[in-house]
Amino acid sequence: MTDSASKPAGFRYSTVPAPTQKVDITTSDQQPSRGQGGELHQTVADGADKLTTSQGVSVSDNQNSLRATDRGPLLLEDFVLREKIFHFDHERIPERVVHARGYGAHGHFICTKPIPGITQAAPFQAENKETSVFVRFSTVAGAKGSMDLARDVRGFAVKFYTEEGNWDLVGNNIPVFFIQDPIKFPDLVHAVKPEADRGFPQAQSAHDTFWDYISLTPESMHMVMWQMSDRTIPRSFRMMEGFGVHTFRFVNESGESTFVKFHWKPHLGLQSVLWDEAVKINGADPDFHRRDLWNAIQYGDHPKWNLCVQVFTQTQADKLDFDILDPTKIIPEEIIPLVEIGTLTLTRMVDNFFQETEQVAFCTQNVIPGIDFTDDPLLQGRNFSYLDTQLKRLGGPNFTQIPINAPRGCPVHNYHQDGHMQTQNRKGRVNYEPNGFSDGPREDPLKGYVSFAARSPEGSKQRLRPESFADHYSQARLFYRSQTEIEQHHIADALVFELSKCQMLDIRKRMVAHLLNIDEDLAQQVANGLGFRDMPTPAVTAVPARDLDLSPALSILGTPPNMFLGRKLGVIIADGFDRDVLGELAAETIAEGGVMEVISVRVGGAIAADGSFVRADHLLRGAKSVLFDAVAILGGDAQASLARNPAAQEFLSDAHNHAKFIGHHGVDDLLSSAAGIVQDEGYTDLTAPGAAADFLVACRSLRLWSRTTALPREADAESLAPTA
Ligand code: HDE
Repeated sequence: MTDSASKPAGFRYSTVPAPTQKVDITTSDQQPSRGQGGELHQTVADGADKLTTSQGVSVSDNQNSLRATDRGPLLLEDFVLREKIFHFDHERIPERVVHARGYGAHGHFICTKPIPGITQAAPFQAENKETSVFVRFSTVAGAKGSMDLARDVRGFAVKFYTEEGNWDLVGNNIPVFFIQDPIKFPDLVHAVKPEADRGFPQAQSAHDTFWDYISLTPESMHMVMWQMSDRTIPRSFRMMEGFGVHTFRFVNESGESTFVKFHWKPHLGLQSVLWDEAVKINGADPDFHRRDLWNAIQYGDHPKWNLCVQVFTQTQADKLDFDILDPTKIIPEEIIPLVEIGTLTLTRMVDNFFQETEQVAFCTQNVIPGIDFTDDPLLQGRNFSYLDTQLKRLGGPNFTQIPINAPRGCPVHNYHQDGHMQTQNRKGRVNYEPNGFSDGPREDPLKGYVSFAARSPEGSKQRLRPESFADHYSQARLFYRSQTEIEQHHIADALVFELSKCQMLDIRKRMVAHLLNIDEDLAQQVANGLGFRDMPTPAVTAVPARDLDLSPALSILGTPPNMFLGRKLGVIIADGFDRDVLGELAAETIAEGGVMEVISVRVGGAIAADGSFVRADHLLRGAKSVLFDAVAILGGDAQASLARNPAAQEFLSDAHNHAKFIGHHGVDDLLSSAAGIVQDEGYTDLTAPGAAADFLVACRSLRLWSRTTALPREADAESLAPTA
């Protein structure tokens, strides 16, 4: 008799009875049962999905491996165990070499100003035309598991799924780059990444190797000014700009070309956090930017950016002060104005992080008819690098078939075949072209992609940097001097902080020598902060720095958004607080388009003066004030204990030092005295009728900057350290 010959209904080969003893725990779908060893089993209900192997074989027990008797060894024949562990062992793919930590979302681009006369690019042909997009924001230096608020450039990569194919605009939140030649990219990245022997610091530029490299790379000076500015510690992905960086080409249907630079402008305006906040946010919520984007999209606050272009001709390019092929230079928008041509809106988070955000493969060479390259050497280098990287990361040439990478608006027909994970080999005999079988796709000379017939430069082949790339300081100066005084202080303070982490004192000296070419006052502040007794001589310049017309558009604080839209108010409630005041704050925050979150001293919430219980979103000990744009504290019976609570003191003292607007009710000045704070015009007593509305109006200014200017800075301090 074989095993199966007389199998009755419900028969199990195993001699072990199926677990039937129900336990006193209910999960959302069922009451589990307990097995012999006490482990819990959840079993399939009639009509529900059965757990299977990848081969579709139904799994009887997902808690126990197959054993030779219950206390015996595991058996190699357990294909269920082996398949599960095998798949798990291979879950990780190589993280991106740079931009490893990222967060993506789906959305659409709507054209608001068609420009068919300038480009035949599909998204820009008709008003209201919608193109679906996928966007991935990222940091550059950190590993995949690093924190969000590193001082770092942010990637801003957009994949347009057009009916003419996929177009990837792989940009950053800063319009220039560190280097002028792709051959320097590995050196730059090695220098900023954790140092080779010790494997730290993670996601930080504040260490010797980075500044050693930078101090020997004068072309980086413009980018360094941006990097040390508040641009690299954005409040939210939703509040930063994006840039294509390189000069690209638009090409129209007649084959005429103009140059173009791409800019993304956020509807919420620009905002950044302070460095001290960034450091603390990284501890309080390392996923701060991810959570912010996730929540905003889930709440229906869909982030938006306008796409603006600077379009210019060769004649205009020839009149500019700089070479448009040099990616360390901008064209100030005061010189060539921005033209708004459409709006990007992010509407949907991914269903699966790995499948979409991790596997998305951006490649700068993914262009469509109407978009073309220039001879920017960095762009040319990138066109090689990205495809190469994707092959390594995604394991084969068929990553283009993964849904997030596959074109959506148009079919794909070609004779590529085989390779890892191929799912789309053509049917039939013919896998080549030309062929005599009247079968298969053919080239389209009229509508196919034609590269712009740019004239090749004349001259001999050589390894030579053009002289037109040699001015390394003028635009660095332009950027620094276009900032408000507060922002200039932030740049100087950031340089002091970063260079203070360098143990090789020569590096500090070399950097201050560069700063002297940018702005003497900046160099002096940094030298003060670093405790220099003597100034070094300025670095030798290839081309002396010039004073250029300032560009107010480069300042974040110069053009504040003046609204609380998209921002967050954090309100502490303590037992005995006034529920009406909380209600008014909630109503006014919503009216401003912001979000209010409630914080309580105990887990769960607090009891209001009227005896009702109000639930809180956060526990005070885990909700530092750095996580909010403005704060309010509603005390009550518990105000004396609140004043003694170190978490409450730290909450208030941080909010104060970070120049936030602070509302209060029922806290007298016990808490402020305990936190050592003197209240100023940034504090609003929420007792009077309409006070909550006034408070939210004040919050539109985002920060009371005058409070920070009173704080001591190293840059002002007397030199204490020995000669550097
Ligand atoms: Fe990248 N860059 N890059 N880069 N880059 C990559 O491609 C590279 C540069 C940028 O969210 C890699 O898929 C070289 C400038 C973003 O997936 C890699 C050079 C700008 C992203 C690569 C540059 C960028 C990358 C690593 C100098 C701003 C993330 C993983 C010639 C315009 C895209 C990958 C995403 C990613 C190479 C310079 C932006 C290694 C060789 C300039 C936003 O291929």
